[in-house]
Amino acid sequence: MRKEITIGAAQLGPIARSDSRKVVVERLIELMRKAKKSGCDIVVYPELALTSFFPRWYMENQEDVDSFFEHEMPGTATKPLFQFAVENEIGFYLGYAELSQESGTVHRYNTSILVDKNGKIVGKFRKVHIPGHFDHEPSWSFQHLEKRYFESGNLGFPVWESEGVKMGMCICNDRRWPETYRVMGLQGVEVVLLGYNTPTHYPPNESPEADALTLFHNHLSMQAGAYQNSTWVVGVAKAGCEEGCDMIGQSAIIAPSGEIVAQSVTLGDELVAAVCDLDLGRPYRENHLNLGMHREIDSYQLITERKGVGPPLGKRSSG
Ligand code: CDV
Repeated sequence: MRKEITIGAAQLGPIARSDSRKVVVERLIELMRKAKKSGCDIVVYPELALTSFFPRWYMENQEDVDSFFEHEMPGTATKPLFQFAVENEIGFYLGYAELSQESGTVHRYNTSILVDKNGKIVGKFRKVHIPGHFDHEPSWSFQHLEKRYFESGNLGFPVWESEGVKMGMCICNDRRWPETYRVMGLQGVEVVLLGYNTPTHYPPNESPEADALTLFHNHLSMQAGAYQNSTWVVGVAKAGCEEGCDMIGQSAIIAPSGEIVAQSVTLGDELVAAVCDLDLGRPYRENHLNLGMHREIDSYQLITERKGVGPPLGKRSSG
């Protein structure tokens, strides 16, 4: 028997800064209701799905920043989502800002969780590739202060087996890095779930050429990751004009062949679903993309050592 999972990509339209968690969770539940009607086993929400994309604002007061973070999961506002999931036997991926206490120290991460049909959190991922900048840039039309508000994730890129399916997670900018998919590919991942908030124009990058390719690069990175690692990839946007900032949509469900099998067509709340046949990865995984058989790890190391190739040091903070 072929192994299948039906996945819903629950794209969200804009969330206003003044919107309460309660209002947003009602929208998430409405999308979950649609996903259930479409026969979905799991529904995927965007990055930071509970609030407006707050790194676009410079905030001096830490209390203001922390008002966008969840101190517990589930908390009072998110419990109804978990309840609805249990009652309807549907799993979900949820992105949110996580405030955690580790050995008496406060940490802030850009996080996603994988919740199974029993409402149990079976996986947690913390965004590794934190984009943007640390310092306030008053001349820009909006900020992208993720480097100021989040630490880089400390959980790696694990793969969890849930409902008999090997699932992995990443968040937004992680999708542009080949290592993200490869680390999960080496663990035999079958489905990668991810949410994103991608502005159509990134202020410091004065490049109309790059802006024009924003949609292309979104799909290019996810399709390449899917094909090169023989895995399904489900990428879900927070889309539309949010607090004056235009963000891309085009949420997509991508097969291990690299083909897009379902894609959103609006910039608002929209559910697209697809039956994902997990055996579709097998011809690639077992033949010319067999990672165990054909990767030449020694050669990669030799080449980088000989040429002294290494990443340039990026500016992380003004400190
Ligand atoms: N939220 C993100 O990680 N956004 C980045 C932008 C800043 C380029 C992205 O990779 O889409």
